[in-house]
Amino acid sequence: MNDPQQILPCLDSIPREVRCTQDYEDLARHFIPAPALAYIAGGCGRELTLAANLRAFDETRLWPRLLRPTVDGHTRLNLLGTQLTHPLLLAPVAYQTLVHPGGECETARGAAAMETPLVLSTLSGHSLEAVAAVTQGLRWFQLYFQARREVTVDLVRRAEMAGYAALVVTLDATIRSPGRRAQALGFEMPGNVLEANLINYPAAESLTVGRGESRIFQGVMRAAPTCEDLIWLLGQTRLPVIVKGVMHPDDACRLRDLGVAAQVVSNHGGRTTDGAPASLSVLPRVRTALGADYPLLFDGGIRAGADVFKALAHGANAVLIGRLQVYALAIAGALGVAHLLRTLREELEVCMAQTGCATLADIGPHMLFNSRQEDSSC
Ligand code: LAC
Repeated sequence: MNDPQQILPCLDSIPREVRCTQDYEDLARHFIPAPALAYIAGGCGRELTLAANLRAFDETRLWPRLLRPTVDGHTRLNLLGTQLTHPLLLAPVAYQTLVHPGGECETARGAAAMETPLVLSTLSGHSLEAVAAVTQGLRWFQLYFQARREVTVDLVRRAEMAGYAALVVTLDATIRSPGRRAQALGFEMPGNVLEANLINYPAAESLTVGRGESRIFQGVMRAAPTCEDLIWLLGQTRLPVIVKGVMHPDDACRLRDLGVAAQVVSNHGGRTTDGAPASLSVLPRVRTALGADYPLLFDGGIRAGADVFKALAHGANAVLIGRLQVYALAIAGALGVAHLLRTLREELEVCMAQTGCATLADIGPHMLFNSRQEDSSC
């Protein structure tokens, strides 16, 4: 694996270079052509938020403890009434056939092998029905509001029919600025990478703005979901509705009060608002605003089991894995995804053991070292 120009085919075993989850990111350049990798890895703008997400984890320190028994330890939790074996979910990453022809079907197999809920993107390369057909595993459907309500509700009905157990509504991505890294390398989405869930609907009207109107306010934002749209959606389905893209405690409280069942603190992996804080940095404030019992998920910058631990210590009940999932898929298909999840879980278990946490409930802010905090007296 020395020549970065030569793209290797997907493996049917785990390469010996993969010793920890971060290695999937480091190896991805051998398996994904540079322009596509720039699209996946990149953030928007100057990538300040992309960098902040990673830095926030690097600057957070675990606080090891001694003599705390963990032989009965486990990573189980109950999330929205469902028993999970670990607090890891696969984030709704779009266009996975860009890196593997099996795309989301392959990812779903890997997720099922590790009892991991899969959140399937509206923009998946395989249809939600095709993905449902390959796995009995727990699946949620990520919903982007469509320009026409009849299309949105049809997607909801299809997800219900196909056994998706929750809807994850992403609200932070109306404006998607192209990443400069990908643009610089001339990335364009290949024609064979389909939006399989949407191909049978009539195309949305193309954007037109009048003279003197703003391309943003009167253009792109005309299609932005409104509070009324969300209230309408909540009245259309019995599935729990989860909102993804929450960064402000006031929004979190408003969404909870509207009847949203759970939320994902996320800045879309630094892909939508450059200059936003790290999602890890806002997580404690959102947790405080929502109270201890409200189901709260997190994504943004997780590259290791220690990062999962840190997100849980900051108040998340579970985390979503985005880019690492795509790298593992490209490197070793379903096997890679399953291996990634197993390794992440084990890395999390190591952190739990070293900090004396036998269960997820034991993980809290007191497991992190804050140099400004007073030492407790003995
Ligand atoms: C992105 C959208 C497709 O992050 O979710 O590129």
